[in-house]
Amino acid sequence: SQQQTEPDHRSDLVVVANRLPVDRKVAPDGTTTWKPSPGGLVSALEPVMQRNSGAWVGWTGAPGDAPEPFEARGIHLIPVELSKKDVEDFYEGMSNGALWPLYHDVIAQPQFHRHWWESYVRVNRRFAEKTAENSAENALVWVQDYQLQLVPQMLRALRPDLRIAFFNHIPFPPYEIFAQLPWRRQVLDGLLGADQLGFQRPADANNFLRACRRNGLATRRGMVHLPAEPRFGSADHHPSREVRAAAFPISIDSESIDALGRRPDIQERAREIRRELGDPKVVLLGVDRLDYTKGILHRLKAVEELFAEEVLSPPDAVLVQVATPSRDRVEEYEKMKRDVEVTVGRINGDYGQLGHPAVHYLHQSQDREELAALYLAADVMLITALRDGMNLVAKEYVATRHDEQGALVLSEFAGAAIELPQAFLVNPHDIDGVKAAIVRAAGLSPREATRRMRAMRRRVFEFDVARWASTFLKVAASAAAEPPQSSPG
Ligand code: ADQ
Repeated sequence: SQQQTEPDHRSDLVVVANRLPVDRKVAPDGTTTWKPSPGGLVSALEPVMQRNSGAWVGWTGAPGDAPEPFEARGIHLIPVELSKKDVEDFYEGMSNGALWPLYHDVIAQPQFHRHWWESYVRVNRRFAEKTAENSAENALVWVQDYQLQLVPQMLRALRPDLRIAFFNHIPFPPYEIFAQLPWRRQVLDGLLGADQLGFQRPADANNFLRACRRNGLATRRGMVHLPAEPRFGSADHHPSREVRAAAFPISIDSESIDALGRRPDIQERAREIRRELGDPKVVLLGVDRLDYTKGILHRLKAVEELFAEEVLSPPDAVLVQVATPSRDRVEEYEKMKRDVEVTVGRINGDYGQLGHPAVHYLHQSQDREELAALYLAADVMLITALRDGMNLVAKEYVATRHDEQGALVLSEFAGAAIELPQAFLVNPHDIDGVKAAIVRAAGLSPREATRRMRAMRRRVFEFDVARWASTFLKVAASAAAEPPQSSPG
């Protein structure tokens, strides 16, 4: 029953993620086509996926019937169907209304609804089944992120031959917070179906290991020991095994982003942006998904106070805030969007002039080229996340600045802070601290800017996303290849 597809369609390396790396294009005549959406994860995995006849299991982003599997850039894409109701309960509900706020330190109140959880279980099973059908014997399966935490265990039950790895892109919270989850044990068991678990920071891996200990499991040196189950000798005996948990900080395709920053047309666009802004002395920049974890309101408060105190004075200093529309059907996001709009409106009312707003607010997605031009045009990049798994914007800003100028104000609660200690690190809750950091960053001497930027660029080029993927896959393959425990306890 596990082998419904032709063996030659089954893949040796299978990535499982909530979203497929494609965007839907609807032609004027109504026909639908799927365009590959280039992201860091796909481009890092592309070469290894092509070598291993790789497959990617995920949702297209459109509710309703899933299209047949198709190829994109040498990767076999296997769509999983989500109904409108699944999108509401599994995705907007359990994933983004419960797990997302819980895992981000309860910045917003998580809601726990049993019908959300039931949908989460059903949809995770659907992903696991699709993956089981499309994986070759002994294939390596790499499950991504908090929407799919039950897939490792479900997949292991269907296909014990597979080697299973999981990477969590968001934080894993301290146990005191995780313990609020009514289904905490099920989530731990789900994850423990993997051979290798990856987290962004060592602290996330440690939080996970501690959660296991609090639930009665033994851990030792980054490994969780799962005793043989049920008793040795019974029919469905599972030998004991080890699950490894460690940090693998994700990164970006540094070279391709650096190349964008070196393109003459993008440099010209950066100069044009500054002209369009009225040739200010200081351009501050924020680029985020419009999400309460990103601390956009804290940032606006700090900037507003600097304007009020005339430490920075528009139109000599302006803030450009680009915020990608995100999850706008989730209540908390709608509320935050309104708060940002009110705050931006107030700041512009108080400190703007005709034709010269103090805050340029774009609630829009921008293409890669325009983002690169904005990064080049910015004197100070502001990242004030209240909690963030990594924050790739920080690394993208650094990779774009081949001129070794510009300054980065970076929240210590973003995973990226560990790798970029030469940034101006701030506690975003400490508004005076954020203000002081902005002032220092805006007044940085070119020499000091270069010293800091050079060190940060070195890090981002050495540890790019290709290195992240290959390191993780190597470790995952070796974790799974370990001989099974010979003498079960
Ligand atoms: P996100 O929360 O989405 O990712 P981030 O890591 O900053 O956060 O990635 C956002 C991406 O979207 C960046 O590549 C950025 O360039 C792009 N982006 C942001 N605003 C944009 C805009 N207006 N237009 C176009 N592009 C825009 C989650 C976790 C992070 C973790 C990543 C990867 O929350 O902590 O770093 O996954 O693991």
